[in-house]
Amino acid sequence: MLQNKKMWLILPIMVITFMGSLSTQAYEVIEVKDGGTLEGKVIFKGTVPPPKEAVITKDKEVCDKDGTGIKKLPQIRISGDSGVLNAIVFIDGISKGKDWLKREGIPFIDNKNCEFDPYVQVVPTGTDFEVVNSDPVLHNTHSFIDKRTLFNLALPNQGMRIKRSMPKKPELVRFECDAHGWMLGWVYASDNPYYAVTGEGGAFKIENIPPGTYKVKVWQDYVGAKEQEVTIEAGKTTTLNVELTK
Ligand SMILES: [Cu+2]
Repeated sequence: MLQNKKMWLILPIMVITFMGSLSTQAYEVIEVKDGGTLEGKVIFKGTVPPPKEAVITKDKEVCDKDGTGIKKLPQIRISGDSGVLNAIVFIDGISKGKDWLKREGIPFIDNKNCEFDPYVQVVPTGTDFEVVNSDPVLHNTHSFIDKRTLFNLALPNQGMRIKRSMPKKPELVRFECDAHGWMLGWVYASDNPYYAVTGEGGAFKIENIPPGTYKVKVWQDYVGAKEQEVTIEAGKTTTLNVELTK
């Protein structure tokens, strides 16, 4: 396949708030003919901050398996040559396009080894969502949209699963544990299936996009959200390399 690779350097990136999606109507699944691909890398330019450190004061047999007494929490996770792991890349406000990826079972977040697993994930708006406890200690999973509680669940027993719903409109949901202050996780409820979470080297790829001009947002919890306009052409690959700074 012929690929027209375009390099987009994000220079004057506008720092924006994460919310504020313009989409007001429900996403419509259509057959996408000759869609385009968006791919690239998210890179961090700057001094990588030291990990945050938390003293483990309880549940040490589960939460402190390496015996250091300290949980080290990277504020930004770097992979390869400045690549950013766990950044969310998504097209904001796209009203119609490809179908959602079919998943096995209900999406979930796991309390595992006194951390949230996965650290970052994207799920559909309004989906059922489970909170799981894989540890033999009490976790108290408290989820927020900004400062507002979405749900607050005590999970005293290993193997517990509690089902709740994700918000019906696009929101970033922060997960904390009221029993273990260091625990942190993120779930983005997306109203469309055009998203990716960056992997090794900060790489991402979003496929089968109807031709058009879109707003692409990139979010990482230490850096915040940034936005760039991108034009997708039929059957072609557009490369978007995003430089994050703090
Ligand atoms: Cu906990």
